[in-house]
Amino acid sequence: MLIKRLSDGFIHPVPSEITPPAVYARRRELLKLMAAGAAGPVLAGWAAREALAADAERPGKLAQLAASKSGVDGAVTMEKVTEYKHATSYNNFYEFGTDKADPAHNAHTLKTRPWTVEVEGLVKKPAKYAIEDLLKLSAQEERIYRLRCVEGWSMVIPWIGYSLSKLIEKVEPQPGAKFVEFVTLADKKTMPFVGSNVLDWPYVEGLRMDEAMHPLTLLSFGMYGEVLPNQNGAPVRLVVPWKYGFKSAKSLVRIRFTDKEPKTAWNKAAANEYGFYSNVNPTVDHPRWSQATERRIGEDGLFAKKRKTLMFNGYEPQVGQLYAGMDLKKNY
Ligand SMILES: Nc1nc2c(c(=O)[nH]1)N[C@H]1C(S)=C(S)[C@@H](COP(=O)(O)O)O[C@H]1N2
Ligand SMILES: [Mo]
Repeated sequence: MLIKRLSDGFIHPVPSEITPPAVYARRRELLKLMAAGAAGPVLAGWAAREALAADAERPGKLAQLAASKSGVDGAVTMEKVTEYKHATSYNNFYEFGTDKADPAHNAHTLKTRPWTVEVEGLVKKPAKYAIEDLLKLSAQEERIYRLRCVEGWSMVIPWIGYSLSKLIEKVEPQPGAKFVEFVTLADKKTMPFVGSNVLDWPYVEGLRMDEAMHPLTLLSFGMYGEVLPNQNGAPVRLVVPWKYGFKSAKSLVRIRFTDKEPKTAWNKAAANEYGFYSNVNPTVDHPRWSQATERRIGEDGLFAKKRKTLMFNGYEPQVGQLYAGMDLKKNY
C-alpha cells in the first residue's frame, strides 16, 4: 500500500515539480512515513535524493535540524506558511535594536556556542543543561504555529522543537511552584542595545504553571527545517502561540520555578499596556490601538485586506479551558 503510493510519483517527481513548497511538502511526507516506521530500502534511496533536493532548496545556510511531524494539534495547515525571507528579516529582538530590520543586521554577533540553560528554583532536580543535551532531551517535532505580535502583525512559521512540558517533567517541580520565569541572555559585548534604557535587561517573561505545561507551549530550536537564525532567538526560545509574540522569549539562559507571578520586562516597562497574561484577545484593545485585526507579513501590499484576529490566536479549542471563569479584560 505504502510502496504503491511511493511509486505513484513520490520517487520520480518530474523536475518541474521540484519547487520549494513541493520539496518541502514531500520532505514532511517522508518524515511522517519514517515516524510511522515505514522506512525501507526503497524509501532510503528516495530519502537520499530528497535530501539532495532539499539541500538545494534550503531556506538559509544554517545547519539542518531533523524533526518529525507533530502529533500536537497546533497546525494551521490551511494557511500559507510565511516566506523564510520575511520571517527572518522582520523581527522584534530589542537586544539588537528597536527597528524591525535591526535584528537581521546586528544579531550575527550573538555567540550561540557554548550555551547553557539553567533550570532552578522550586524544582526537585535543578540542573544546568548544555544546549547539546537540551536538544536531545526529547524528539524534535515540526509544528506550524501562528505568531501574532501585539503590534498587529502575524506570521505562520514551521517551528521545530518539543513541548516545554518534557523538560518540566524531567526536573520535577515542587508542589509550591506556581509560575515559571524565563530569563534571556543580556550580554553587552554582543548585544548592542543591552545597556540602552528601552527595557530593564535581561528580557524576562513568565507563564503560569498550567500554561507552561500545556502541550502547545514549545521549546523551539529551529524553523523551516534548520536551526534558529540568531535574529529569531537562537539557540533556544519559547513559542507560546496563543499569546502575543512578546511572551515567546528568545535566547533563553534561565528557567526558574517560583511561587510568585514573575515580573516581566514589558510589564515593568508599561504595566497598563502589557499585562501578565497577554492572551491574544480581539475584544481587549491595547490602550493605544485596536487588537481586532492583524496583517499577515508578506501579504502587506497597499490593498491587502487585514485579517480578523481570532480569540487566543485561533487556539481557543486547545487553551480556552485554562482561563475558564477568569475575567480576561481584567487579566489582559
Ligand atoms: N529576548 C527577547 N525575546 C523576544 C523579544 C525581545 O525583544 N527580546 N521580542 C518579542 C516579541 S515582541 C516578538 S513579537 C517575538 C518575535 O519573534 P520573531 O522575530 O521570531 O517573529 O519575539 C519576542 N521575544
Ligand atoms: Mo511583539
